[in-house]
Amino acid sequence: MKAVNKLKVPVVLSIAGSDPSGGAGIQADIKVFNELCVYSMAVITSLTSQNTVNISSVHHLDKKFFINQLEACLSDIKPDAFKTGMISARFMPQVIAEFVINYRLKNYVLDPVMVSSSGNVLCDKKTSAMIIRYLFPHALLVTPNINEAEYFSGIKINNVEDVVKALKLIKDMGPQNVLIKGGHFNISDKEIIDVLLLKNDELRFFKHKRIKNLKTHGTGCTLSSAIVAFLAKGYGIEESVKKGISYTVKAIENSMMIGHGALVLNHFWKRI
Ligand code: PXL
Repeated sequence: MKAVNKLKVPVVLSIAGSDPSGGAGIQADIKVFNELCVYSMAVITSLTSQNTVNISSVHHLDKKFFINQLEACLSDIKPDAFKTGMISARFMPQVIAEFVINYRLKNYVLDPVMVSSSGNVLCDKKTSAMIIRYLFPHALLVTPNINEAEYFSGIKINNVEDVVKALKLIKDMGPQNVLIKGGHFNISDKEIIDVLLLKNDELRFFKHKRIKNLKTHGTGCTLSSAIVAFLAKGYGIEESVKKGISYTVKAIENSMMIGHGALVLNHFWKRI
């Protein structure tokens, strides 16, 4: 029987690391995709051993196996949108870029995962240089937090004007749109501001309430996945970012103490 996607369910792909404790990485991505009703594929870059307290080890998949996973998925199923999360082996950016070109993949959200919330380095400098070189030019959107934005732009960010400068510097590195997430940034104790620089150089500011003293795990993964899901459903970049932020803010507001470390986001807040 010929497979027919009668419901026209959007299809997405996440290329990211595994967090076996389920709060971040590809496990978080899949939870978001399910909640937002898109069919998801998951290609793993690295396996981590971690929980809500810390990361104890990381194992990268080898090149041949990594390529096999991408080939298996993409030779069969074309995603409407996709993301990359943790990429910590140096060969991976170039491999992913070749698949993006060969399979004409569109709607790419690049979450430049560099340091985990527990402080572990998930991507060294040489690998992040490869990400900039091979992947930034293909990205529809790059979503750095403040630390990552400082690293990519080379400037120190102290205020919203600096955020805007960093956005422009990062956009000049190739991506069409850039979103700097303000969660780690103390503009105000009451508010968080995320700033989006669009392809046409217009800015959009998304303000939301800061929830005090909350150490959460998996926020960046959740946001980039939500944006991917909305892009796959056909929303434009601005609307996808707006909807992605509001889904994530609700997941943070409803976050849960499941383990002994950071809180994990409640991805199913819509249903309880
Ligand atoms: O939240 C960043 C992140 C992404 N991917 C994996 C992670 C983490 C943080 O811990 O473990 C696999």
